[in-house]
Amino acid sequence: NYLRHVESMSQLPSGAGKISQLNAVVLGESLASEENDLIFPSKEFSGQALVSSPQQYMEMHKRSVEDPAGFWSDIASEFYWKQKWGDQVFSENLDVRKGPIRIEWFKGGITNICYNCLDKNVEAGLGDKIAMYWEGNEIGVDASLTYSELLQRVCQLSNYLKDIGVKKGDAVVIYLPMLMELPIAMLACARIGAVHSVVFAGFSADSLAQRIVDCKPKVILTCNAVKRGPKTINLKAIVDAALDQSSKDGVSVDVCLTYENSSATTRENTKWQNGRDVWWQDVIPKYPTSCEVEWVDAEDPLFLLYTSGSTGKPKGVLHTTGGYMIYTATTFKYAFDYKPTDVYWCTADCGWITGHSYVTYGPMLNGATVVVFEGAPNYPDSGRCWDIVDKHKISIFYTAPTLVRSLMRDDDKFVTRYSRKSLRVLGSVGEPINPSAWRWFFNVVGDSRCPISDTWWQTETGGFMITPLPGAWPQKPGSATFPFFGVQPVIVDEKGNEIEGECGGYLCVKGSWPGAFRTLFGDHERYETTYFKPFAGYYFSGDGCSRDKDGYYWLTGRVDDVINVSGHRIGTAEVESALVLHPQCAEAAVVGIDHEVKGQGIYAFVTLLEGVPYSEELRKSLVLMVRNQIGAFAAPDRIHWAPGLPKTRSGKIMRRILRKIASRQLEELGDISTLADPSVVDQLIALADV
Ligand code: 6R9
Repeated sequence: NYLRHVESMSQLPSGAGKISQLNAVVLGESLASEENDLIFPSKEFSGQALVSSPQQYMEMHKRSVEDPAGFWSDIASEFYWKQKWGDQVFSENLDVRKGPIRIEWFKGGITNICYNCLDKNVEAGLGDKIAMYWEGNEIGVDASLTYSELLQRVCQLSNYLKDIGVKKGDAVVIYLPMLMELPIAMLACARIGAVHSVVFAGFSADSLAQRIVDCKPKVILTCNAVKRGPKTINLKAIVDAALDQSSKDGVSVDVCLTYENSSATTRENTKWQNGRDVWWQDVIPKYPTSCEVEWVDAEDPLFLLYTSGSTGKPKGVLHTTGGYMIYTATTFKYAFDYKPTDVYWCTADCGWITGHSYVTYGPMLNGATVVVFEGAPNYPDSGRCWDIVDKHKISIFYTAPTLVRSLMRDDDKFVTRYSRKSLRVLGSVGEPINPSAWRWFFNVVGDSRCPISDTWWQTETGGFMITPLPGAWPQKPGSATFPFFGVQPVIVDEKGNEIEGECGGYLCVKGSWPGAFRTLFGDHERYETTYFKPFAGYYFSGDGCSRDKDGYYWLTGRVDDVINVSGHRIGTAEVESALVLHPQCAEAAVVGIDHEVKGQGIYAFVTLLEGVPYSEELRKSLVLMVRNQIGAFAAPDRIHWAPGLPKTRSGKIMRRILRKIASRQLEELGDISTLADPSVVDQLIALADV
């Protein structure tokens, strides 16, 4: 029915047009609900799109789930394999009741993702095409590399890494800001079969040390400092502290290769440990510009990326080579309707999964021109993004709702004073995009002309799972629309029963897809417990979701103890562990609250040791504790003094009640009679504004 409805609507002469106008014409029903808001791609857009109609999508999706082996091996054949995979394209066990969880794609296939990103493109004649435009923090500071130049830079670093003894399977930690050296470092590791673990350069020394201790790298790649907006951040000092810490914990790193970022600070101002620290620019240019590829099995590890879960210890999500390669390349191509003439900018940092899959690997596997931006998107003012868009004639712009919301608070003239006419497709990731931010992004940034790919996915999934294909379906603001090829989302109830049709519940996935993570580094049991045990037979995402009458998916946020702050995943337990390290803190409980720009903010209830008085100074030092333990992005927005916490008789903290108090929904506290001491609730309410 919906398909027929879409067909009839797309016959209308106006094509795309402003939101709601078409509804008014066709539906003739209530426009109040977002579900009924349909935004069609223009005929012009659909006409040139890779997937140009719902029917085409449905046929492709049908084949992808009925014959995954055929579907994915056809695509994989377009890439370079030193040796083709074995008889089985994939094999899996996703049911804990049937034995250990296991996912394998293209096993026995021998390839290299760096080769497919670089050498293959150069050989295909793209050597002189720009691979990367780099934009520095300050206006006018920029650089670029062609595919040939990028390949040479990568080879030099690969040769160096080999020279200092890094071998296939060794871990390499990368702690770099958005310099070209960050994607270069990732690709150089991939070239020699080393497993990179990029740590976002906003994490504190303690967090960095924790990751180093977990994956035990021989070498760490960093730079001396970086400027973000008006601030200079001395990264090398953070690395020094992390390396001190990790060696106390028994893991010492032999080499710290440090890029001299002269726009931020000087060599003289950088503390140095001879024997361990090496200036990048002193050694790398001396190495040969070509380097043999280390051919690896499709199932050999490509990278580790730590992410937050509902317990204190971050999880090392492990991705392997072949499936991840095919999946990121394919999702990039279709979700952004990629064409070889596009110039693509993803504002994410390579420290997060988005920067792995959609700054580095996905785009480069397609031979795309990628923009890498060092700075802050509102520096020197709110027009910076559109200045960059015009400068490089960017056609695909991929960002996070938090950035959209922060920019929409400023005057539209920061947008409209730039042309933006090169833009063709917009993208959103990291958290649900609220319909008003969606509309502003669509109407103001995209001049009501560019479809928005609202891509739902996770560190664990490797690539897009639910996403619009911009030329296929009409969009609904705030919905990630439909599953990508090969993906079978299911919504289950509390008991794990699949619910059909229009419904809401927990979002799971049936069957595997090539980009799925294979394990948690060093802890396969936690992998099974966290993702495959809650609803046996399915991968559990940790997200809530509903499906509307037309089959569109609407993500509603995390259902576990993970908070999403500006698109960054933060475990409540991590923040709590940091707070209780404070010598005057007895106990802490953290919940998420709505935040106008960040999506969610961090709200911490803190119980102090007996007799310690509340003070503003103490509040600041608690926040500082979290900044030092995790990083500035995890700093609590609010500390609420708590003489006691609402607990059940068995001692379990009732977060439901804390969430209501934090959001001041005091009439909705619900039943508090099961609390060991119901009077703590009144005490908390009394302290709400202290
Ligand atoms: C890619 C990335 C994953 C969590 C995920 C969900 C939220 C991401 C979203 C979205 C609604 C979207 N999320 N994209 N929610 N709509 N388009 O962000 O990975 O850092 O692992 O976070 O982010 O809650 O579970 P990661």
